[in-house]
Amino acid sequence: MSEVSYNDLREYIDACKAIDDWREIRDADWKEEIGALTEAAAELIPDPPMLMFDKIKDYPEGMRVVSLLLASPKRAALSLGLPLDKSKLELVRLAARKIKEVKAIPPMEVPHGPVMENVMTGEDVDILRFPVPLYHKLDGGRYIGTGDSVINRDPESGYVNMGTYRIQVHERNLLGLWMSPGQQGRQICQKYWDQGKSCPIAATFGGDPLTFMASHSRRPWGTSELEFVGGLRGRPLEVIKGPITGLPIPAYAEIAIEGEVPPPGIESHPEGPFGEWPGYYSGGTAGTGELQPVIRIKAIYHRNHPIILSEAPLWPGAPKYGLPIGSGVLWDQLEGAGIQDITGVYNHDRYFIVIAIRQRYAGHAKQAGLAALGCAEAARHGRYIVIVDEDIDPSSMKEVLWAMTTRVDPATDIEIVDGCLSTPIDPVMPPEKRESRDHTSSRAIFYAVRPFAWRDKFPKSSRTEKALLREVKEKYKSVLSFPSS
Ligand SMILES: Cc1cc2nc3c(=O)[nH]c(=O)nc-3n(C[C@H](O)[C@H](O)[C@H](O)COP(=O)(O)O)c2cc1C
Ligand SMILES: [Mn+2]
Repeated sequence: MSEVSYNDLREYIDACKAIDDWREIRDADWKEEIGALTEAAAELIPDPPMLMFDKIKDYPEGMRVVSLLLASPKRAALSLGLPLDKSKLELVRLAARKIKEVKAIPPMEVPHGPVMENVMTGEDVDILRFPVPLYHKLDGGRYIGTGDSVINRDPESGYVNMGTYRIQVHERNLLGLWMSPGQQGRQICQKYWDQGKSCPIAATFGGDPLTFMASHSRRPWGTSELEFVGGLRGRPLEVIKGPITGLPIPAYAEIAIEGEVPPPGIESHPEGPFGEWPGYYSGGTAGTGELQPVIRIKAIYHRNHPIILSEAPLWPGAPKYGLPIGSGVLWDQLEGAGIQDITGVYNHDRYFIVIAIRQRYAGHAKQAGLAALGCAEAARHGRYIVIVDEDIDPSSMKEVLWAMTTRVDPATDIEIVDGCLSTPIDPVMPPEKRESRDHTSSRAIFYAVRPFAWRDKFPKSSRTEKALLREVKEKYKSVLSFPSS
C-alpha cells in the first residue's frame, strides 16, 4: 500500500497549500470570531478553503489555529494518499477500501521529537499561552481539544487507546474531558477509578490528519489506534515515551500534555455546554446535571510556532468534511451483510444516509434499508435512510430529493422503526428519556425506488441523458460556461 507524502500536520498543510485553496486570517479574535469565520467559510461553494489563523488577538504571531483542514474532497484525498481527480463517490469507495485493507503497524519509539522543543512544568504550566478559541456564543468555556488525540493505557492488558474527546479549559492547569458513556478511553479511566487511583493520560492538539482520523474512528477493544495510524501511513508513527506517564506521545504533534484524571468522586467539574455536531448545545453537564472528569495537567510540550488543529463542530449546513468516509465503511458493511448490486452509499450528515441499488428482486430495497439500520456505521445516528435506484447519484441532494418526491408514496413507502440506538446529544430525545438513560430514538426508511412489481410501467425519466448533456456543454462552451464535473 502506498505511503502518504507528509509526516506531520505542518507538512500536510504545506502540501495542501500547493494543490488547493487556503487563506491566512490575521488579527481574528479567539472569542467567537474564529468559530464564526470558520462556519461562514464552510458554507462557501463548491469547496471551503483551509483557514490558517495567525496573530490572533491577545497572542503573539506564530501561535496559530488551523480550521477546515479536511473540508474539501481534494484535501481529504491527499490526507489518505488517494488520487486527487476522482468524484466524491469514487473517493469514498477508495477510502473505505484503503481503511479495510490496512494492516496494523506498531508505533516506533524515538528518543526525542520536535514536540519537546518547548516544555512547561510546575508553576510554568499555562494552557492559555495558546490562543484557545471560544467557538460558539453559549459554550461553557474555551475548548483546546476538538481535533485532539487523548491517549491512555488499559491497566490490565497494557493496550493503549487513542480517542478524540472534547477538552475544555477550566484553569491554566485544569481541563475538562467529556467522554460519552461507553467510550473506550472512559472504560480505561474507570478501571483506575475503581481502585481509587487517578488515570495517567496524555493528549495532543495538532496531530497529522491520519492520527486525527484514527483517533475518532472506533477500533475494536484491544486494537490500538496508534497501530492503525501506522497502517494508514504505510510506516510507523514516531512516538516519544512521555517523561511523566510513560505513555506514547506522537513526536511530531504540535502541542501535547501529560497529566492525570482523578476519580470523579475526588475531583470533577461542570463541563460544557458545547455547540455539538447536530447544531445544538449539548453533552457534558448540560441536560444531565452530572459533573464531568477533569485532567490535572503536569506538563505541556509544544513545537515552536505551534498550530492548534480546530475541528470544532459546526451545524450540519456548514460541511466540515470534504469526504464522508464513513459512507464507504457502510458500503462495505452492507456488502458484508449480503446486499448485492449497491451502486453508491452517501452519508450527508450523520442523520441522513442514502443508498443506491440496482433492484434485482422484490424485497431488495427493503433488505438494504433494514440492513443499513443495523450496520455498526449507521446504527447510532442513521435517523433517515433513503433507498434510491441506480440512476440517482446518492451524493447529489438534488437527485435524492427528486427521488423522494416522485418515487415515494408516503402511506406505503416510509417505514418507521422505533427504539433504536442513539446518544445523549440527540436533540429530539425527550428530557425524561435522557434522564432515565434510555438513549434510543426512532428511524425512518424511505423506499424512494420505482416499485419493483411494476417498475416497467413506471413513467420513464425525461431527463436528458448524461452523454448528450456532456456533448452540448462541450459544443456550446464558448456561449455558456459550465462548472467542471
Ligand atoms: C471532532 C470530533 C469530536 C468528538 N468529540 C467527542 C467527545 O467530546 N466525546 C466523545 O465521547 N466522543 C467524541 N467524538 C467521537 C469519538 O472520537 C469516537 O467515538 C471514537 O471512536 C472514540 O474513541 P474510542 O472508541 O477509542 O473510545 C468526537 C469525534 C470527532 C470527530
Ligand atoms: Mn479505541
